[in-house]
Formats: sequence, structure tokens, C-alpha cells
Amino acid sequence: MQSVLITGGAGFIGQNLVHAWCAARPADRLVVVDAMTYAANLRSLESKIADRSILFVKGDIQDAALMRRLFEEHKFTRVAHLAAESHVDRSIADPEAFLQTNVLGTFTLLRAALDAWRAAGTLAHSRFLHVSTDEVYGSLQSTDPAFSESSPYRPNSPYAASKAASDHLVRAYVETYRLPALITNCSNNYGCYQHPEKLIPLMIIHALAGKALPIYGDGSNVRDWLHVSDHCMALMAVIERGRVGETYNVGGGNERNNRDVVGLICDALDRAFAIDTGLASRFPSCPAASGNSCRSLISFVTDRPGHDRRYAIDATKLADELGTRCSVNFDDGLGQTVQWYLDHEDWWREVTSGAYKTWIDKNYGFRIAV
Ligand code: NAD
Ligand code: TDX
Repeated sequence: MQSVLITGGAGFIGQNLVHAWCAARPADRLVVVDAMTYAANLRSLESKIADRSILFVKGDIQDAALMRRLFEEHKFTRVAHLAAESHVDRSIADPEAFLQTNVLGTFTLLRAALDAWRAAGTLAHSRFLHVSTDEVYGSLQSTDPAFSESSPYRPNSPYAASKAASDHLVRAYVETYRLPALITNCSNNYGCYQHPEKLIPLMIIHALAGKALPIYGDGSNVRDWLHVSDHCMALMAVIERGRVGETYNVGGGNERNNRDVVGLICDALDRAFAIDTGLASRFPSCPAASGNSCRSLISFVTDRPGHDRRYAIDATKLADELGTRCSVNFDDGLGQTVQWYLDHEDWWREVTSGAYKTWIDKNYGFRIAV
């Protein structure tokens, strides 16, 4: 039985990890800390909080006194650190929060863990998992080999630079203080509970509203799509069985360009409307409601500055050392994700009210059709 701290547990991957962890290791005690930024949502965790299967603490990982108190009270032996500012476009518009949370927040948490585990004499059997991104490695050309754990760091956005800085801090804590930490660098996740600022949910929700589907540039940028359930399985394997001080890359093995991803989302929606006639009355503005294809909404707009061309992950180390392989096929995973958003209109309506509208105006208002 472990006492586990999950930071950022009310975010997209965090919520999925809490559910996966409770299912796989019901005897563990889970504490979720989250600052409840715009990206957080507790709906899916409400029943777990109510029946006390998890403890939720609203708090900022930069709050050193709170972090110290939580380590003292709960005697964590596992930390899964996911709290972050995570959206590249927001980091371009306003980078400061990324440095505060991703760099200083990670530093505060590392220090709290080290102090607590040293004082309790539990360094040897504790584990700190830092969840990071493939974006730290920069951008690949189409013929380059996929990123491996030894690829050089070349971050191109303020977000990627802040995550790279946090990875370096984690490494320094392992080398200097022998903190038992591990790092994972994963590719683009998709699945349920993802905030609609990110590509896949944004396109689904825009299509349902009959709004333009804004593809940056010519849409040939490639991402390696990882289903969030495969990612969570990998995170649990790394924290339990990974070698301390090591980095493990996690990828979906599903490289697709953005044009194709958006086209597949449109096709999935067209099919869903053809099968379920009730969707037309729920979403009358969607082209599929009147028998037209959602593809008619595709629009190419001003590119993201410094837009990375391609990400691809070589996940051989994870498979060879820990026997963990991703299993969700992209077409199946995307179809299930589209269906999840169709089935959870209340969830995304709540998430897309208020401040979300301000963000959409800020990020898309200046983009022109290209
Ligand atoms: P998310 O933005 O959906 O969730 C982040 C969560 O962190 C939110 O609940 C937010 O409230 C919380 N948070 C932000 N600042 C905080 C602070 N100062 N203190 C406490 N909590 C704070 O992000 P996500 O997509 O779930 O990503 C989780 C982690 O995985 C991040 O570290 C991200 O860099 C990494 N990652 C994500 C992806 C992806 O495709 N989503 C890919 C690679 C790596
Ligand atoms: O409106 C859009 N139009 C568009 O063409 C949006 C929001 C995105 N895009 C493109 C940009 C990217 O090439 O789609 C691709 C995916 O974009 P995002 O969903 O913003 O993800 P990305 O920038 O690739 O970063 C994601 O994966 C790595 C996560 O947001 C990061 O947290 C993670 O580290």
C-alpha cells in the first residue's frame, strides 16, 4: 500500500490517471492537489471525493508551506507530478505563468519531497515521477528518426522551454541529492476529459456548432497520437518498475498530420449523425444535421509561430525494460473520443462557458484564412 500524491489531478491526464490508479491499486491512498486553473475540472472525481476514495486539496504547487505540510501529514511514498500550464498557444500569448508553475512549481515540489524523504529516512523506497513532453526535443523533419531518450533538448515554444527547464531540475535533483526521481516524455495525448482548447476536442465542438475548423498553416504538421489510457498505464509502470534517474519516452505509434486528423474527426461526426438521427435536433448548426459533410467547415488559418513540424516517439526502451506497449489503435481511439464528446455535452458546455470564450477570441480573432 502506497501513499500517493497526484499533482494536476483535476486536469485532462490527471483525471484519467486518478481513475486508472484507483482501478489498478485500490488499496493505495490518493491525495490530489490542483490549483483549479481554467484547465481543471472536478466533475469526474466528485463521487470519489464524496466517498473518500481520494482526498482533494485545492492548492498551488508553488506554495512551499502547503507542500511541506502535505508531505508531513500524508507521508507520500509516490508522487506523480502532472500539474502544469500545458497549452502551447497560451504560452506564446502569455508565457509568465508557464515559468512560474512549470519551473518554480516543480522546484518547490522537488524540494518538499527531498526534505520530507530525507527527514523520514524513506528516500530509498520513495519515487517521484515527473511527467513531461516530447516537445522538449524540438521538431523533426519527415525523414528524421523518432525522438529517443538520448535526443538533444531543443525546445521551440515557451511551454516547451519551461518543461525542458523542469526536466533539467529533476535530473539535477537525482544527480546532486539522489532524489529517487524518474521522467517520462510523451507525445500528444487524446481521449476523454481533454480541454477544448486542444486540437481534437476543439474541432469536435466547433463542428457541432457549425463553426470554422481552424487548421494552422497548411495542416501538414505531424503529431504522434497517444491514447490517454495507454499513457496512464505507462506512467504506473514507470513509477513502480522504472529505474531511478532514467527517462522513458511514451508514444502512441500513431503519426498523423493535422489535416488528416481533422478529416477523420469530420468523417466520424458525419457517420454518427447518419446513425443517430436525434443528433440533428441537438446540434442543428452542424453541417451533418442537414446531410452535408463537416469537412465543409475546414479552414486553413495563420500558422502558430515556431510551429514544430513533426513529433515522433521511439518507445523501445519502455517496451524492452518494462514490457509496456501502447495498444489503442488511433482510428478506434478517435472514434471513441468523438462519441465521448457527443455523449458529454453538459461537460464541455460547462468548460467552454465564460473565460473560454475570451481565449477563443484572443487566439483565433487575429488569424486570417490562408
Ligand atoms: P491540463 O492543462 O489539462 O491540466 C493541468 C492541471 O494542472 C490543471 O488541472 C491545472 O489546474 C493544474 N495546475 C496548473 N497550475 C497549477 C499549479 N500552479 N498548482 C497546482 N496545479 C496546477 O494538462 P494535461 O494535458 O493533463 O497535462 C498533464 C501533464 O502532462 C503536464 O505536465 C503536461 O506538460 C504533460 N503532457 C501533456 C500532454 C498532452 O498531450 N496533454 C503531452 C505531453 C505531456
Ligand atoms: O486550433 C488549432 N489548430 C491547429 O491546427 C489548434 C489548437 C491546434 N492546431 C495544431 C497545432 C499542432 O500542430 O494541431 C496540433 C496539436 O495542437 P495542440 O492540441 O495545441 O497540441 P500541441 O501543441 O501539439 O501540444 C500538445 O502535445 C504536447 C499538448 O498541448 C502539450 O501539453 C503536450 O506537451
